[in-house]
Order: sequence, then structure tokens, then C-alpha cells
Amino acid sequence: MAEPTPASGRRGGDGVAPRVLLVDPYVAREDPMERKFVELYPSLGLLTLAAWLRGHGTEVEIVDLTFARDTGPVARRIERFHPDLVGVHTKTLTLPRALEVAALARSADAVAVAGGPDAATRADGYLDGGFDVVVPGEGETTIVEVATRARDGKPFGGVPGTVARVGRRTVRGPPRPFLRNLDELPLPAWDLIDMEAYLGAWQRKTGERRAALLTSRGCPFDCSWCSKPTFGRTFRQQSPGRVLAELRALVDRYRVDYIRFCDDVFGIYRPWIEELLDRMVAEGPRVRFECLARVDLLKPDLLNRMRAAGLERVYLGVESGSQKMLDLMNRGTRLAQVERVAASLRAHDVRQFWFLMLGYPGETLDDIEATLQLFRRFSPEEYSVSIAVPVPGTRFYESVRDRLRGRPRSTGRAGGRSLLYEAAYPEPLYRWEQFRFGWESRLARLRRKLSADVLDRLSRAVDEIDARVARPLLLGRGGALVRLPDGAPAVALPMLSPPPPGAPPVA
Ligand code: B12
Ligand code: SF4
Repeated sequence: MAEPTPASGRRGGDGVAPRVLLVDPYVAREDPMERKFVELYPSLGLLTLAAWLRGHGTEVEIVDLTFARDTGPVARRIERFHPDLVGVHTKTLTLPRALEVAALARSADAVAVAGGPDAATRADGYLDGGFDVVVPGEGETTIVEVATRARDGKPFGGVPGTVARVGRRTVRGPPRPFLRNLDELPLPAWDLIDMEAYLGAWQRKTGERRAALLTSRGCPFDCSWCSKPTFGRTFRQQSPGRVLAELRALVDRYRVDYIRFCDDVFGIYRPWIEELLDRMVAEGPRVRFECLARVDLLKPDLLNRMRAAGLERVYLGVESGSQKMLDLMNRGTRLAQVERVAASLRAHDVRQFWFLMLGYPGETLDDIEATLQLFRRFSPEEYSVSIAVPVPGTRFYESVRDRLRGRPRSTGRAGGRSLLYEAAYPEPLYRWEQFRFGWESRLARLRRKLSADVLDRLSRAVDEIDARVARPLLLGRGGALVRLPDGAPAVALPMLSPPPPGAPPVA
């Protein structure tokens, strides 16, 4: 195969602006989690890329398939816009649609480029599937160069920050340095998508006009199961002033009144978050907000200030109720911190969403029990309890590499609900444990309707079933019977209907 060059009739040299069509192939109605767990926000990666391209002499449009039925809108836009390059944002879940878009691009002689978390972890798969180029890391500077080459009909092999095919060889260009100063990023190109579709959907659902905002890129912590394909362990953040400018634009242009800060961890650097919160209070705009935080960073005085600035809901990576497991995961957090923060959030009337994980190597039934007890004590308003997913490129993955079952996946459709490696116990045991968390959560919601005594008895009833029936069945002779062969579809126990609310991590 020859090195890919665009055959586009638009090749125009220096005088003509390259044309780039960016596509988000996520079709919400196809996401099995969407109705229950997914909260719809546009991809900030794609909106920022678009704004950056626009600021660098490129004509750019976006097709966002979130509210569409299929890739029809992409075909129609390609026909009208004649792009030199079609750039696709990828997640594991959206792979089939991404490949369809690549085929549409190629049939229109445009260069097909894939970027985002999924393409970053398996570039070869995307090149095999019809993409010309993959951009596995930060996209801004790289896509400008790739778009110019696409317009000029130049080859892509060896371009920094890309992976491309030269003949049959996969050629990885040298790494592209990360942007040093995130304040250089323009405001996301909200005008290129239908923001009202998102805001209106939120308004109907919650009465609030919700939008997402990102203040940093990357995370300096090193949890052993965490995959960071795009930004690695780097950490950069915008100045509080730049964040406030974006906040104001959202409020002024779109009447947004609720913000989701989408950072991997919000407020890692204490002086930074203090300045941001103080200025939000002093200068406005006043919005309510939610974020993902670490229990070791949420000190009591900080929590007070966050609440005063509008904090409504916090996502916490609690993961386990066993200190031994937190240490094995290299979480860097203490159980005492979880307990302090959980109690404090309750006292401040802030909703808490806990991420919990079962099945990490080294976990025993006692550890699972400790997690359930912690969950019972604090009954977070929302939670997700997933079965540990060994994602390629992580230390966890390396440690179970010789025990993988079926095709290893990064988080996607079944992520968090299937056992993807030979863990200590069979998959049905973990499914059963997920059910127990669901049961506890339902009981907690009935607290106002039923007496403490009745609730306690219902809770103990499931403990009894667990001790006398479920565990002996799943781990003893019966356990051997339900053990799944490699790659077999998950066997749902009768007790697991309706499915446990333990969803895979949403983000
Ligand atoms: C915020 C967030 C959400 C939000 C908003 C989602 C959205 N619309 O993007 C919500 C809560 C809605 C969400 C939902 C889901 N999410 Co989410 N989410 C995140 C999170 C925390 C931040 C995303 C972000 O804004 N990053 C910052 C931007 C700047 O980075 P970026 O998007 O990667 O883009 C840069 C580069 O990747 C590259 N790039 C990206 N696209 C392209 C395209 C081209 C052509 C090029 C050249 C470059 C390029 O350039 C960009 C700028 O530098 C990430 C984790 C993370 N740290 O990235 C998970 C993450 C992206 N989510 C994930 C998942 C699985 C989901 C869900 C599928 C969950 C589910 N349903 O089960 C849904 C899908 C919903 C959707 N709309 O796609 C996974 C994806 C893993 C994978 N391999 O698929 C991640 C990586 C978390 C994880 N580690 O598991 N998510
Ligand atoms: S799990 Fe969260 S805190 Fe840990 S490394 Fe990943 S992003 Fe950072």
C-alpha cells in the first residue's frame, strides 16, 4: 500500500485554507448506559480542537452525532463542505461508527484522522479499519500540521504526534511536546454545535442549564489501574482568570447555571483552587457546580469554601473499604480520609457519588465485606460499583496479562460488568456482590418510609442469603459449575434481575 496522500481536488497550496470536518461519532441512543447513567455533554476535546484550528487559519465544521440516529449527517456535510480532512473523536464504545465515518471520508477523497482515548490505545486497529492517520496524544498542534499536509497532498509518515502507515509498515512519529501554557487555548467552539440541544435536555430533566468545563489536563497521581493514554502523568492547568472567562462566557452566551468541572481531579493545587473559589464568590458569576475530587485533598476548610462557592455534588474515587486494597491499588488515600470526607459532605448537604471497584488482584471476601460495610455506614446518594477492568498500558494490566480472559478491552460497553481476567473468584460472585450494593442502596432510599428495625432485618436477610446460599453455591461445588469458560458471555444469576445498578465508571 502506498503512503496515504489525499486525492482531494481541493489541494490548493498556501493560499487556500485547509478544510477540516470534526466528527463526534457518539450516538447517545446506542449507548446501553445512556438512559440510566450517562449525562450528556459535548466533547470538550473536539470543541477545543475546532477553536484552535479556526485560530490557525483553517476552515472548520463539526458534526456531532450525539442526538442523531446514524452517520447520515456526516455524509451530507461531507458532500456540502468538501473537507480535506475528516477528524474523528474515538471512544471504545463508538468504534463501529468511527469506522463508518472513515469510510465516508475516504470515499470523498478526504484524509481520515482518528484521535481521542480509544485510538490512542490501539492505533493499529484504526489504521487497519480505514483511517489514514491516528493522533494518539494532545491534538491541537498536530492536527494543524496534518490538515496542512492533507490540503497539500503531502505524506504523513513520521509527522510528530502521529501514527500512520508507510507501505505496510506502521510509522510512529516522534512525540509532539505538550502545550506548555493552557491559557493559550481558545474558548471551546460552542457555536459549531447545537448547544441548545444539550442545555434544553438538561433543563427538561433537572430545571438547570448544565455545561461542562475543563480547567486542567492530566493527573499526577499514579493509581495502578488508571489508563491515561492521552496526557500520561503530566499535569497542566489554566489560570483561575482564564477559567473565570470561560465560565462567564457560558453564563452570558448560554445562560448556564450549573457547571460540571470535568478535570480528572479538580483542585489538585491548593493555592489555585482557593483563588478560583474566592474569585467565583467575589466576582461571580454565581453558578452551582460538581467535580471529581480526591479524599486526601478535600480538607475541611476547603470543603467549606467549595460549598460557599456553589458545590452541589462530588464524585469520589473511594474504590475500596479495605486499606490493604487501597495500598495495592497505589491510590495514596487512607480510609480515615474517606470517612472524614463522607461525613463532612453529608453535614454540608453535598451529594456524593462513590466509585467502587471489586475484583482487583489481592482482594479477598473480607475486603469485599469491608467495602460493603463502609458503603452501608455512609450510604452515598449515588455510586457505581464496577468489576476491575485491566486496561492495556496500566500496571494492573501487566500484572494479570497471563490471566486475561477473552479479548482485553479498555472501558467500553461491558466495561465494569464482566470479569476480564482470572480473578480470585468467578464472575457470578462479583455480580452477586454488585447486587448486594444495589440492595443496600435501595434500602437506604426507603429510610423515610420504613422503620430502622425493618430495614435492619431486610439488610440482614441478604447477609444471610450471602453466607448460607450465595457464597457456598458460587465458591463451592456450585461455584465450579458456574465458572465461565474464556470469552463466554456473562451468566446472569436469577437474583440479578433487574441488573444491579453498579455501572461501569462513567468517566
Ligand atoms: C468528561 C468526561 C465525560 C463527560 C463528557 C464526555 C464527552 N462528551 O467528552 C461524560 C460524563 C458525559 C462522559 C461520558 C462518557 N465517557 Co467519559 N470521560 C470524560 C473525561 C473525564 C474527560 C474528557 C475530556 O474532556 N478530556 C479532555 C480533552 C481535552 O481531552 P480529549 O477529549 O482526550 O481530547 C484531546 C485528545 O484526545 C485529542 N483528540 C480527541 N479527539 C480527537 C480527534 C482528532 C481527529 C484528533 C486529531 C485529536 C483528538 O485532542 C484533544 C485535545 O488535545 C475522560 C477522561 C480523560 N481524562 O480524558 C473520560 C473518558 C473519555 N470517558 C470514557 C467513557 C468510557 C465514557 C462513556 C462511554 C461512559 C459510558 N457510557 O459507559 C460515556 C460516553 C459519552 C460520550 N458523550 O462520549 C473513557 C473513554 C475510554 C475509551 N477508551 O473509550 C474515558 C477516557 C475515561 C476512562 N479512563 O475510562 N465522559
Ligand atoms: S484514578 Fe484519578 S487520581 Fe488516580 S491516577 Fe487516575 S485520574 Fe489520577
